[in-house]
Amino acid sequence: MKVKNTKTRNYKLVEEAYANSKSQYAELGVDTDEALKRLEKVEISLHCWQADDVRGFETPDTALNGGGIQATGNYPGRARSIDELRQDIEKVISLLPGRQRLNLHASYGDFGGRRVDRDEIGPEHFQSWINWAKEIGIGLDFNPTLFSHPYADAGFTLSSKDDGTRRFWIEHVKRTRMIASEIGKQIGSPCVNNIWIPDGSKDTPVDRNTHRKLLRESLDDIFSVEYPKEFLIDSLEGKLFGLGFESMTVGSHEFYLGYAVRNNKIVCLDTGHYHPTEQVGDKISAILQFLDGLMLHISRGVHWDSDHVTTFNDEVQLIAQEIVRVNALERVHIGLDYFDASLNRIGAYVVGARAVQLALVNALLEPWKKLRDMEEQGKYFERLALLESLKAKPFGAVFDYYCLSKGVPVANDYVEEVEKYEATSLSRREVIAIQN
Ligand code: RNT
Ligand code: ZN
Repeated sequence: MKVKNTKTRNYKLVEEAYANSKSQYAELGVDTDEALKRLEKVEISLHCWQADDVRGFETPDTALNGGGIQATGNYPGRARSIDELRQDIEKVISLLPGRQRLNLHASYGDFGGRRVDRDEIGPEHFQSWINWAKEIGIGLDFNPTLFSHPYADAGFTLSSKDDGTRRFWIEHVKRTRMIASEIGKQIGSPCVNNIWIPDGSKDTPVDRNTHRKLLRESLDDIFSVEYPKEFLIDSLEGKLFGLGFESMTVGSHEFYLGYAVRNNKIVCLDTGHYHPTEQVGDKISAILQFLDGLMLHISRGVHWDSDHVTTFNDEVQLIAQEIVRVNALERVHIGLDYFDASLNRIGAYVVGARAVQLALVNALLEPWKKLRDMEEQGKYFERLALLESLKAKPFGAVFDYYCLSKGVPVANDYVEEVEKYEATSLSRREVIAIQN
């Protein structure tokens, strides 16, 4: 159920602004209704881990530890149970226009308070998630969890030189593929199982090669089992560096891109995982020449942190434009990935997801053929001038209208809803915890 606008907003103004925008875009040969129809089909995969600071629901309860990723901040209201997390995600979805999925990590299974180690998980631990997802009508994506575990403490998992450690993680990832395939089958929408491992070293290693060879062999073993593509999509996420892993990451971008090309997998591009001057948007048309698809973890890197809340910045805009320009909305799986524990977590989801949607609206409203014609005729000044003028076009008004037509709060009217949820639900979590 979507939440209706509660604020005293003048809806007539929103409609009038849309009518005016429609005419402005029509002048450029762009049909705003058509753009919104295309936007409607785009799903955003919401990462479950923003709601609880990447802790998961294993027993015993562990905080995010190791892996070179960190959730900082102590804002109240973290989801402490599966029920709370589902409630939070339902709230988020109620405040977003369009379609969403949930991106689950293996550590978020429904383990019923029992200790189930990572090499013991099975589809039964995710059945209640599948049932819930079907009930609310969303798809699910999945991820093995190769951090916050004693066998990850030494800094190497699938690329560990220790046979036992490596075998443990291979078994874990194999199980996640089986689970993801079952999810895809039951829900009727392919489940992307995204493999990210933290493996790397703080200081300059002298034997990068053996770790990479071991990772390649582990992946070969993991992928030796075949699943139908309509149920499971295997994705590999590389990274430049992590906290405490500054000098070498075994699963680098080149490593996975090479692996994916050779083995017909897809890669996941996390926007926080590259050199700051690299543009992830530029990689889309390059990679799609060779791979069937792509997964995106849209995040916002800030200095050394790769996981700030996504906003409508240049990077996100270029990504959206490139997806639309190469007509790849169906081949690109869009997900979010950040964990900020210093602010209202529900609000963080809504801000990030809407930033991506706004970028997509803007991209769908681009008079691309006009721009391309200019480019082909060498009219670079004209192209630049049009691109600049597009930045001031009323795509915000188009997005507002989209929200209105989908029955969700317009612009930042959702803040009121998030604050209400905080007062009645999130802040109660702390009170109840203190009473206990
Ligand atoms: C870490 C990767 C990875 C994680 C999640 C929790 O740098 O981005 O995607 O954020 O698996
Ligand atoms: Zn990521």
